[in-house]
Amino acid sequence: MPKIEKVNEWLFKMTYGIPKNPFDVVDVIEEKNENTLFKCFEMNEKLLIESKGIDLAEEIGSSAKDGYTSITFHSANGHFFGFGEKMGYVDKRGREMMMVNTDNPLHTPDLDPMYISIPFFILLSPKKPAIGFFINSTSYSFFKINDDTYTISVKDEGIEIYAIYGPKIDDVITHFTGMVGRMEMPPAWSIGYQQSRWSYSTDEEALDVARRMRKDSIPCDVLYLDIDYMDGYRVFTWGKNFPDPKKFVSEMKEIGFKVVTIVDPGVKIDENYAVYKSGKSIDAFVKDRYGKEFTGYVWPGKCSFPDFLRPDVREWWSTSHKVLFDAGVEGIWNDMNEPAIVWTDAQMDKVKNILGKGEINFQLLGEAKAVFAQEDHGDEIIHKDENGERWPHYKVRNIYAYLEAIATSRAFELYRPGKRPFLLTRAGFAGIQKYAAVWTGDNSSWWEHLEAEIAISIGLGLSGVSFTGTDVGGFGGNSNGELLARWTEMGVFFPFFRNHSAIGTVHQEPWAFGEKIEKIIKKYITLRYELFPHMYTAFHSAHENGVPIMRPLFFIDQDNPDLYSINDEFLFGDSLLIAPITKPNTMWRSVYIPKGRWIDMRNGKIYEEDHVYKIDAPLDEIPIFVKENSMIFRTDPMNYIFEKEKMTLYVDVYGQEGRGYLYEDDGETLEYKKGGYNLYEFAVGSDMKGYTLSFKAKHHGYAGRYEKITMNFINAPRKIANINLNGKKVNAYFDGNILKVEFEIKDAT
Ligand code: MIG
Repeated sequence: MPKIEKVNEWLFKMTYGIPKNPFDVVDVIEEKNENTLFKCFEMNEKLLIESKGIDLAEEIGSSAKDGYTSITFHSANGHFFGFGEKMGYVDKRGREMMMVNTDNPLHTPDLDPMYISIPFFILLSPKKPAIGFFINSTSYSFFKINDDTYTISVKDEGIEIYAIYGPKIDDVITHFTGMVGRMEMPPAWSIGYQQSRWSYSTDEEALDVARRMRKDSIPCDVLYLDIDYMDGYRVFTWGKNFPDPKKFVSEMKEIGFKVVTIVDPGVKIDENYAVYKSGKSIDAFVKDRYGKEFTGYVWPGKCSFPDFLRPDVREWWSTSHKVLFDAGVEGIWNDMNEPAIVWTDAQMDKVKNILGKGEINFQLLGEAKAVFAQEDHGDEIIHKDENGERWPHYKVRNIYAYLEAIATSRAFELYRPGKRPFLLTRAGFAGIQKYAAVWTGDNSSWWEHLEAEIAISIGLGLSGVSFTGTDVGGFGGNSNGELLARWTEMGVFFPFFRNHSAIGTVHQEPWAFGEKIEKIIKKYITLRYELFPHMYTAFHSAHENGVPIMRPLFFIDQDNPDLYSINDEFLFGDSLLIAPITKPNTMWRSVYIPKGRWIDMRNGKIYEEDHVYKIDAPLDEIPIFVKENSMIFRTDPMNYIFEKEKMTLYVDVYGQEGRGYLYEDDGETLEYKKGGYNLYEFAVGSDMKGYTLSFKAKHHGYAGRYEKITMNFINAPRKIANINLNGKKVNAYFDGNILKVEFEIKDAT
């Protein structure tokens, strides 16, 4: 029988056996929860959680044997959401999943596991409180979700599970992210559009892409350098195709581009290579069972792998970034950090035998890829912590990238003090959002993947990772114009928005498929920039309360089970519903409209709740709906974020009343943590005679970029005559169907 402890009003801890982690990802347990009704959350000896007599999570058996510990729960009619990064639909009922960070580049529907492990999920049932489960184990974990029971196992001598009470899904996520951490405000430019390719491999090639963006007026903030910028894939070096990295980065900066460089964890074994030598001098690398340096083949050839579990190794890794930051690089991209180790010597010998070839090259590796699946080396690699205690890799693997991210965030502190870091990572663990944005790895240029990315990103968001996105256009395989257009239209509404593609595939920059497609892509990237004020505010909410930016429809009504199975529509923040086209040659789709009334952003048409509509969507349009009585904040198009010192603000009011908040800060420094931000509140009320507007600065601590404000009332009745702003009459006029009111930021009270 597990031991159950009440931690506070909303949290229970259940322990069985003796769990042991090499590193604790739980920071703080926040006390506050205004919503919790403790009386709903009771337990007795047998039940873990009994909510008003409904057995959402009744423990029915536990075992600890052969190094694995399991607990089985009973749950009638539960639905399961979260589990971090997983293929498949949002509801994980009926699934078997495991958490072992793995680079598995072909994302078939049954693929499991993936790059990121987050042993957290939310149990949901109509009319019942949502309950979150966080399995506090850095070791491998396993989940088997049957119809009436579910089993959680970890590869450890014990298990520790936190049960987090809602009752709302948002509360569960807020509490969970309170424990493992929330994202910091990212640099504003990282919310812009980003262009990548494996690889832009010379400085001229990279500059050409950036210049073309400007020439064609396609907004873009970031250009990525994939592995070919390095000298023979040696991490923390610049290769001969980037003879003057400082000059290159500053030329990019001049046209408003930031440069982000990839960093892989494998360090080439090369006695003449400074990074390897300095690593070696502090004994930085992981060992095998016999105490010898563990080696494996990745891009640079034979490599050793840093033991990020040790703080001194992390510090060495941080300082190794100097060569990148000295050149002016503004962001770091951590790849292969599961870690992905393509071959060990032993495997290599087998491959050689099978293929009968002597020399090892990447073509050989490619051919041989089909022979072996990538291994996790869970028992083979040994880590050591700061106290000299040894840990098997299987207890460290899932946090390997997380620990690397800690080291990288320290590098930002060292070399870009006072500035916000930007780190993009492929692998991670619960809480990775504290340090990094994530992308979903090597998808393919398939329509099926365009759609699949919705559920993957939603799952990540429900698991606390807000800043997520996908390789727009698809990574593997050849993209095409229609697919790229549709994917870009959808990508606008993913928190992280980057186009990336693999070596050997056709190019998929916005102009790659001709003028007609380029025009569509440009229209939507531009929309992303117009929506910047709105999106930035949504990022701020995620930073404050951990609630995801991209959400499943059941956030509107968690008691409506019909919404649990919608996998091809999603919400951006709390007022936008996005219904992307996910199939080729398709110019319409059916859209389910959840609770409330929703207004088509394209034409102001109003749709009623709990109906399915046939919605047109020609190739240059994606259906976007705005929740009635909400406000959407926009600005003028720009080539890159904060191109201009001052910005105009448009506040689109959908409905006759409502309230909206706008957040702004300098987008660059850490001043926002000390009050250096503005928070505005806009409120609209209406009566027979007209509108009453109120505009307040709830917080004013930053000079601000917004100046002039135009409020647009979508579908305003013609008879509106009187409009008051903060008690004074203001001028208003109709422009077509839209009633416009103009005022200024300084009019805030
Ligand atoms: O083995 O750096 O997911 O985005 O372009 C492939 C080359 C290694 C995998 C990443 C992908 C990146 C690629 N990398």
